[in-house]
Amino acid sequence: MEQRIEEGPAPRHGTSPTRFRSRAILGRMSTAPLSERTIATVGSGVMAEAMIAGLLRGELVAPDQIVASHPRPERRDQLRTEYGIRVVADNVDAVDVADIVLLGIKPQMLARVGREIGPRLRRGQVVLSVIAGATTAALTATEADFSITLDKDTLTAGSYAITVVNNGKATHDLAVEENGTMKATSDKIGPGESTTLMVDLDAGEYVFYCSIDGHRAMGMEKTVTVT
Ligand SMILES: [Cu+2]
Repeated sequence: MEQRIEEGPAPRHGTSPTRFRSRAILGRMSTAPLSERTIATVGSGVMAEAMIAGLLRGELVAPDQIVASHPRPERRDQLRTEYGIRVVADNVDAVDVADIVLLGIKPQMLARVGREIGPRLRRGQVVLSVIAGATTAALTATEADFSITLDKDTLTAGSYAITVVNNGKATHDLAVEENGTMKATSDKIGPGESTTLMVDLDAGEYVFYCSIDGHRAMGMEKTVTVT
C-alpha cells in the first residue's frame, strides 16, 4: 500500500499584516526558505538571544516571525522590547505556532522540556538544538580520606560536569581553583553521597581540592592541567 507523507508548509499561525515579505523577495532571494516560517525559541537565554539577534540583523526573518518562550515576565519584556518579537510564557505555546523550533535550554532541563514539548511536535517541524553546554564533558572526582582521584588524566578546555563521589568516612567537597582564584565549589557531601559541579575550564593550571578543615594539606589536592 502506498503511503504518502505530506511535507507541505505547516499552517501559519499568528500572521500579522506587517510582514516584511517584499524585502525578502526583492532583496534576498536566498532567504526565501525562511520568509514564510515561524521560529520558536524554547528556553530563550543568551544562546537563543544571539541567534534571534543574528536572524534579525541579517534580515532572514521579520520580528513577528519569531516567538520566544521564557518563564520569567521580565525576560519576556526585555526580549519583546529589544527585538520586537512575540513572547509567550509557555514552551508548548511557542512550539504550537512554530515551523522551526530552536532549543536553547540548559542540558539539565532537556529531559523535562523534552517530555513537555515532545508530544506537541508535528511532522514537518524542524527542531534545532543550540543547547548551551551540549558539549559538556563528564569528569568524575572520587574522594576518600584523604585523596582525590580523577577518571581522566588530560583535560581540554570546555564545559565540565564533574561528578563528585565521596567514598570516604568524612564529609568532603570539591573546590576548583585557578592561579589562586576560586572558580567553583561543590556542595559538601557526606560519606556515600555524590554531587555535580558545573565549571568552565579554560586552558591553564588548576588545583582541585577539598576545602574542608585541613583536608587539602592531608592529601586531598590534585593539580590539573587543561590544554
Ligand atoms: Cu575533605
